[in-house]
Amino acid sequence: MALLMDHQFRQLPADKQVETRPFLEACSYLPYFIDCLGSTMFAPIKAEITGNLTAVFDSNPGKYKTLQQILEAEKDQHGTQWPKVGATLALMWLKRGLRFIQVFLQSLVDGEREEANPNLLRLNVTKAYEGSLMSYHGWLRQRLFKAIMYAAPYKTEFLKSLSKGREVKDEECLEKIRKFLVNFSATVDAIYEAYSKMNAELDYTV
Ligand code: 03F
Repeated sequence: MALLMDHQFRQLPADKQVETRPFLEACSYLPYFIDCLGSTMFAPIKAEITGNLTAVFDSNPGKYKTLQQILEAEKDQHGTQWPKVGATLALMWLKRGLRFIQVFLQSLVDGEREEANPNLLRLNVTKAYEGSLMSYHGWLRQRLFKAIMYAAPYKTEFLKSLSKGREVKDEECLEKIRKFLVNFSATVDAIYEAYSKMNAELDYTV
């Protein structure tokens, strides 16, 4: 579990600008946590997150200090093609994946669960999906999601693997997740705010 806290997202400054480099650095550890879900079923999701990141990196030659600056620069640069272009588009999707993780972890630490099956993650995963990606997915991906969901590990297994197999009490692990969520959620919210402020959100489905 040391790992989750070692790769914290940064605390946001008062103006809520998200610095590009530390943001991408923190994101680059997320695929590792996806490995904690245990199944190769999750490999495409990992690729999706990493691919997104690479796209952001590649279209960002290092001169854009914050994510908000990338949006503004690309808006000027691309005219009517924007926002369905470049890093703006990659980040639009990445933030949905991040929101998935945010809602999932929040639901977990809030103790939301199926009373009849308290050790299943399905309820938390479904809530996360509905709150982030579902409305942007056509039936094919929605069905893919369902298939993936059934490969989700049990809650105790998931928490244990976040702790790298050490015997850590669930409550201790949840406390770490709570701490992780402070800066993580603030960051994800700030990115959503930027998209909404700049009118950069699109609602097409894939
Ligand atoms: C669009 C789209 N991207 C892509 O087409 C879809 C790919 C496959 C989607 C799979 C559906 C299922 C996802 C649900 C996850 C279930 C997890 C279950 C857990 C138990 C975009 O792609 C490109 O990204 C963009 O660059 C391109 O230009 O139109 C654009 C063009 O298309 C997506 O739908 C994004 C999918 C991201 C999913 C990430 C979810 C995170 C998963 C797991 C997190 C688990 C929590 C781990 C704990 C973390 C501890 C810190």
